[in-house]
Amino acid sequence: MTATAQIGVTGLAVMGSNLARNFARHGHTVAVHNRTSAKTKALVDQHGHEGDFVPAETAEEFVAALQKPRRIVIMVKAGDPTDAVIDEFAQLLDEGDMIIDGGNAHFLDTRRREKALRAKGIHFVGTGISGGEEGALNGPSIMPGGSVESYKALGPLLESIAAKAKDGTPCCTHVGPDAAGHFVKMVHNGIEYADMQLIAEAYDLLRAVAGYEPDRIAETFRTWNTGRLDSYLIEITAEVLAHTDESAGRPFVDVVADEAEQKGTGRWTVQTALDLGVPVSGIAEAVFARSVSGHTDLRRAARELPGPKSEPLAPAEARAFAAQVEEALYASKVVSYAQGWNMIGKASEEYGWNIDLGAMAAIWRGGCIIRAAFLDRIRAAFAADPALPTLLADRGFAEEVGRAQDAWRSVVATAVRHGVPTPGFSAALAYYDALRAQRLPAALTQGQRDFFGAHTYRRTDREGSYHTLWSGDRSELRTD
Ligand code: NBP
Repeated sequence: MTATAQIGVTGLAVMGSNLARNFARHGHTVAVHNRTSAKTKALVDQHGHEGDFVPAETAEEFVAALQKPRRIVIMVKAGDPTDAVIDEFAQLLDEGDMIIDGGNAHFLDTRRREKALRAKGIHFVGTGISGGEEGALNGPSIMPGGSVESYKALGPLLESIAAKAKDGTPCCTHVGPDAAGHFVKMVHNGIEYADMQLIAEAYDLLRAVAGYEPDRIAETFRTWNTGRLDSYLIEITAEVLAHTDESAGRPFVDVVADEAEQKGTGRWTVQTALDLGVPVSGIAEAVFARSVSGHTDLRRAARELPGPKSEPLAPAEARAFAAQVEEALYASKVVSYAQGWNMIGKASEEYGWNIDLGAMAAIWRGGCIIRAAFLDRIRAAFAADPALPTLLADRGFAEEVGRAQDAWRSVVATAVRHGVPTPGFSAALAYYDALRAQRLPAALTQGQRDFFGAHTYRRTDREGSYHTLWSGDRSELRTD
């Protein structure tokens, strides 16, 4: 076989086949391969006319079809299948070749794989790809990690197929070395969980407190989508709410079982945040909220517990309340993005990735699930101050959230009074209040820790570490 292909894709399920078509449609010759070769044949039979595909039945044929340095994109199920495919191909490759894992791998697996392949002179590029099936075909947001050298050979190809932001910039950049790409993809998914939870809470409040029906709520979301909340998720929320189930003749949202599922990237984000010591309460509450929804046994057991007696608001009050919900949703969203960025910043320091925080907002402006007008503001905030400690310290965001806070507090209080669970709104507000507090009760926590465990404490009025002799005369010892 002559080496004519600029890139190869192995793993031709939904994501891989669409990605391969995207490369071909952009004028690249693409070698295609799948463990079960019927899928390779089906792809070429159905879409061969879209561009230049080189189908390969075996791994050897596939590798032989690729120009050097070879670029192989793996789009197989994350986990053991990825290791199996890497093992199969690594032995057929030469120094300088590249393996690009576009699956949703855990970033620690990517670190392990990158290290092992680096020892063989092969570049391993863990790459986050967001946008689902549609994005893979028409332009995803792409987050490649790996070496700077690999990006030189790979970047132009990836940028050619990536989504483009409104200003024409490709939604793809070199995130940082080894697993930086898969890490930011994981946090992207965590933020997506938080966004979805906040939107769900806004819906719940509009329904239970304002007394709106789904079509009216769809209309409200459509209006919000013309303002600062303009985003893909708000847009599709309006579509879902406006949909009527044909067979039941009722709103679609009323016939779907209220148990949210998850594939695991939100959970990974929270687990990793705990290890890094970064509070991502918005994402954590979103993961837990899905988990609570799925515990039908617990919910059944608790269904008869008493709640407050409350009536939906009168129409005029409901309109004012809906406007407050928009403020609460926006402010809570700013907090969850602030937490997500904080997490990326911390990991970047911890692993020495040197991630450009503003660039992450730039590449999420198109193609991915959390694409939103708002991301341009985040990009601008980091452009103005690359060392911004938190988005909440950016003047523009601080002013907006400050203006929203009365409405935000009122919405959370109303939710509590009506017995509507709003863990996302409440946790975001608690984080905001914790960050702005002059004094936190953590001083008391330190006192308790010192009392029962001699864990020591620091003082506000002098340097050093101290312990009080609680069971003795309560005198204080300096311990450092
Ligand atoms: P799947 O995750 O369903 O994986 C199916 C593919 O993996 C098939 O090509 C299958 O080959 C191959 N495969 C398996 Br399973 N075990 C294998 C093995 N031991 N050796 C070789 N190949 C093996 O596909 P997908 O939904 O297209 O997703 C691909 C990747 O992209 C995943 O990591 C996913 O998490 C990620 N991702 C998905 C989305 C999305 O919206 N679906 C979005 C972003 C990222 P076969 O045909 O021979 O069984």
